[in-house]
Amino acid sequence: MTHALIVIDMQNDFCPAGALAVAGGDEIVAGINARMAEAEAVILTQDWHPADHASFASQHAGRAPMEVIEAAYGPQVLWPDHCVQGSHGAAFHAGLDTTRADLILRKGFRRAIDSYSAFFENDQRTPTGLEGYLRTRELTSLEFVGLATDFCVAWSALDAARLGFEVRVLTGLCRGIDLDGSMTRALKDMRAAGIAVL
Ligand code: VGL
Ligand code: ZN
Repeated sequence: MTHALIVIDMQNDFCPAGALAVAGGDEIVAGINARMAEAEAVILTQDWHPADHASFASQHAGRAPMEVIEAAYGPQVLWPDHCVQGSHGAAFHAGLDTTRADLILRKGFRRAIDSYSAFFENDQRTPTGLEGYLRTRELTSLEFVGLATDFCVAWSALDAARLGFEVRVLTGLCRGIDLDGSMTRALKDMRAAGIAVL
């Protein structure tokens, strides 16, 4: 038991009936709970947006969800409104065992910038603080599960590998959005970065 289990965005809005539902998102809850027993530390992330977040298509006149715009920091997918701070959609899936969590890390709370990764916001420079938390606790081996494989899980795992952590992604305990080939690309990029994609 030397690794941290990092559970990405297991929230109602990413589960069936949610605002940005990922197919089968709720199927992985029990498996994730079971996996917590194997970890030295359990960290949960929570996508946590203000109601007028710039990643929402509703904030851009004439734009529809899943269109891509050019933000100041690069391409940004426009999403349906989701994970609004304090809403039911932003809450964790009711079946998720949150009692085991040492840390709940919220991300995406700045209006003008999205944050897929648990380490850096989408400008790939603004830190969330997670790196410092892991380093000061001497947690060097990380296991990722959760939603969505091809966005928040992949971006988090890729940043972790770049930062020098030993990284494992349990794809059986992840589910993806798969937008324009994003799933294939994410798996390929993770493998190329030396991540153990299991
Ligand atoms: C996510 C899109 C927008 C995710 C979060 O958790 O993968 N995807 N916000
Ligand atoms: Zn989001």
